[in-house]
Order: sequence, then structure tokens, then C-alpha cells
Amino acid sequence: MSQAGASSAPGHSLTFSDDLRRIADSVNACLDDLLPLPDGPEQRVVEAMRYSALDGGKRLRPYLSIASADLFDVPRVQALRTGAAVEMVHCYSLIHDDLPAMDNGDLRRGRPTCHKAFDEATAILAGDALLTQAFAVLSADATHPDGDTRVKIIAALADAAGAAGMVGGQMLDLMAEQSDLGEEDVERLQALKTGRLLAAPCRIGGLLGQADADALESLDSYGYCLGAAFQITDDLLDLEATESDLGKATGKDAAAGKATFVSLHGPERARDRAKTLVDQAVAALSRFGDAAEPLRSAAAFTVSRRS
Ligand code: GRG
Repeated sequence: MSQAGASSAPGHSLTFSDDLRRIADSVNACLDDLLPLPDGPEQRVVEAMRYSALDGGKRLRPYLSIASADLFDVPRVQALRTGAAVEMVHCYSLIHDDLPAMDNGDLRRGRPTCHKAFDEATAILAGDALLTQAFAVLSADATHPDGDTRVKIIAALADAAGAAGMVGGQMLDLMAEQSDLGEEDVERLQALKTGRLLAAPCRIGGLLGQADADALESLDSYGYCLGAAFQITDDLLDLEATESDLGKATGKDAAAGKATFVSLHGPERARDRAKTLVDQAVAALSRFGDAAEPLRSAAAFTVSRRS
């Protein structure tokens, strides 16, 4: 059990949504602490960072970091800080993805996007500063007492977020508008763009707990399958959910003529594929026994979610 005790551990007795909400409250408090408002006119950029990082969002990535770290009895404060750092990177990607040069979105998490609420230049800076702040948080002693472990965690997040991960996936996504992608190309694009930042907190939870190579490999497999199931569900929601369910515009993939598993094979096969991936994610956790129940619930949630 973590230092914070049973009351805030991902648990077996609550429904997953209750559990996720409770963890989200702790993550929000941690982000609030990690993003204090400075004095002076530069306060504006921190206001924009707080606007995009503090309100809304399911906090699934921090949940994954906490539930993975709990497998190894990692102190809760460490898991929370790594979860908050991954969430900062996620929020930066959403701010930049919404910019006019990318998706040109007006609505995110049910509110005006960062560049609409502030202005484009401030939104770019807020994204940049959230990305940078994430690594500052990871580098601090409070994240883990062992420097080598902190470096491994920093490397894992940098690799997942950069050109070999999320940014590379976003580049492929932009180029895909001018080309016909097949199933393998779509799978690779989605693994990079979305999957890497969902798999990273699982690995990071293991790194916090000094997990051995086999355990890390199991967490990587789980994270990979969960990320793929999450993205297929995102594509299904883009087709089937309403703007008010999602808090952002829908129907964008079809309008842009984007290839997704759904556009290539239709919603029924996409749903089946997502369920198979959840089964594979769950199978990857067998070595962890009952302790991995929160991660199993998270995998099921990725395909049953409505937002
Ligand atoms: C611009 C560097 C850069 C990267 C952009 C992640 C990404 C790449 C773009 C986000 C756009 C998008 C809708 C991607 C699909 C999958 C995804 C990341 C959905 C949003 O994640 P959720 O559902 O969002 O976890 P919340 O709001 O709950 O945190």
C-alpha cells in the first residue's frame, strides 16, 4: 500500500469511474501545487498553463502511472508527481494540437481552447512551458530519491513525447492528409501519436518501483495494447458521440478524410479490434495477480468510455 494509505489507492471496491475521479482530485491538487502563479506580467503565461492543465480531463495517464506504481508499493507522492508530469505533457499536446496551424479547434474539454481564451502566441508559450515544467518536476528529488531512477524516468517520457513518439506521430498525421494510408501505417501513426503517451506512465510506474526487465516488458505490452484500444475508441467516438459528450468538435476525421481503423474497416470491426486489444492488455498483466485489478479496470474503461 502506498504512503497515502488505502483511502486514495486505486481500489477494488469502488466503481472504476469513482476511482478515476478520486485519483483525478489528487492529481488536480498536485498540478495546482506544481504550477504556482508568479508575480509580474509573465503571470499571463502561467494563467494559460493553469487554464489548460487544471480544469477538466479524465486524468487517465496519471491514473496509469499511479496504478502501475502501486504494483511495487511506491510512495504515492512519487507516483502523483510522475502522473502530473505526464499530464503536463498531455496538456501541452492538446494546446498545440488545437492551434490554427494544426487542428484549429475552438473547444477543448467543454471550454474555449487555450488560444481562443488567451491568444495564439500565449497558447504556444503555455504549451512550451508545460512541456518544460514536466521535466523540471521529474528531475526533483521529491520525484524519486535515486538520481539514476529519475534519469530513466526522464528518458522514458522524453522518448514517448518527442520525434520518436507523439511528435513523430503528429507529423505523420499531418502528412496523412495528402496520402492514402493502409492499416499498418494507421496502426503505426496511432501508436506514436496517442499510444506512446499512454504506455509511458505504465513503464514509469514500474521504473519508480525498480521493476525488473520482465515486469517492465509486461507493463510496456499492456500500455501498447491499451493505447491502441484507446485510439480506436477515440475514432469511434469522433464518429458516434456528440460535441457535448466529448467537450470538443466531432466528425473531424471523416471531414478531413483521415484514415483510421474505423474508416478502413467500419465501426463493428473497429469495436471488435478494440475489445481484442483490451483482452491482450489484460493478458499482459498476468504476472501481477490481483494487484493489477485497477489496471485491468482501466483497460476495460478505455473501450466503454463515452468521452
Ligand atoms: C501537437 C505535439 C502535438 C501533439 C498532438 C495527442 C495529440 C498529438 C493530439 C491530441 C488530439 C487528439 C484528440 C488525439 C486523439 C487521442 C487523444 C490524445 C485524445 C485526448 O485524450 P483524453 O481522452 O483527453 O485522455 P482528456 O481531456 O480526458 O485528458
